[in-house]
Amino acid sequence: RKVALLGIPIDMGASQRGTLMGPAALRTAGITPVLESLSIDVLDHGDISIARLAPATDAIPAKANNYRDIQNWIRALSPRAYDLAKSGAIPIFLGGDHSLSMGSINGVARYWHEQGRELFVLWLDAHADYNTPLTTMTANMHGMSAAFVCGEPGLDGLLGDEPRASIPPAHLDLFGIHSIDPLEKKLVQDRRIAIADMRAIDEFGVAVLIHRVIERVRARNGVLHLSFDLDVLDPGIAPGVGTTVPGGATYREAHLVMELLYDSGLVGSVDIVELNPFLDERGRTARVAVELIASLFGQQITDRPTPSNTLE
Ligand code: DIR
Ligand code: MN
Ligand code: MN
Ligand code: MN
Repeated sequence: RKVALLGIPIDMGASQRGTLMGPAALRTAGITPVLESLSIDVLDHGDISIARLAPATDAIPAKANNYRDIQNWIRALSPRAYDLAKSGAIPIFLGGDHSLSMGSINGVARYWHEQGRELFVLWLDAHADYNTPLTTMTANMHGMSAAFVCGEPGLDGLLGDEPRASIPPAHLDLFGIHSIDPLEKKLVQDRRIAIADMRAIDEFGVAVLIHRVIERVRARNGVLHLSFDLDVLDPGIAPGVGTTVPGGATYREAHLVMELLYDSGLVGSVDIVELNPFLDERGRTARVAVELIASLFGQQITDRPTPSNTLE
């Protein structure tokens, strides 16, 4: 098994600066040795730099803060994501704020669509990130990335010459949501996006809800991209993010999500975003993130067979 790491030190999509230190903190917390301890062949491609792209000339949308900066990162990232997916490794995109997913998912989706495979996206986040420049209350682009990935209008020139590869809204699963803006909520309802919010998790538990996601992907012979915003975790275990919201997923709920995804064998690429080491407490959040990645790649407490990894 091969994993490719790529850092995207971007923080202009959020209101708080500091996520540009995220890739370094994930490396310091041991992401490479932890994956290697699971017999994974890890190739760290370092951090992406904003390539010398021809300057963009599209109109800057109203209500999209730092649009040109984000655009440069996304235009550089999407082709790199495409190449990494094509290399046969599982790319892990180390953020950086969540706006980077506009580029990582675009590139990965383009690759899988060329292969005739459908891409599904599991969006683990306190927030829906389904704003557009028309619905946003903050103009922060990290709150628009899921909508962009689903082809919503409003940031149409963002990719420049890079082909856009959207997924249908029916291929997005929002999971762990506990904060959504009024117009964003309306848009998500209009598009009939599947949502497991914290109320659903309390009521049914993560196992039932994740199995539903997995079955939907499996039924279409699809590939799953995990977009993991660390603010889905309760601030008590993950204080190192810019927009903490009380009432997030517990440590065990998050591990169970990762363990079930590992058992499914469907995850083809991963974003790990919004880690803000400037706000973290002595690396706690970075360490939790790396432990969760370990579970996603097969770390088990015991090697006991479980219903989800034996009864196929
Ligand atoms: C809010 C907060 N919905 C916004 N979003 C995010 O700015 O659009 N915070 N993603 O992490
Ligand atoms: Mn997010
Ligand atoms: Mn979030
Ligand atoms: Mn479909």
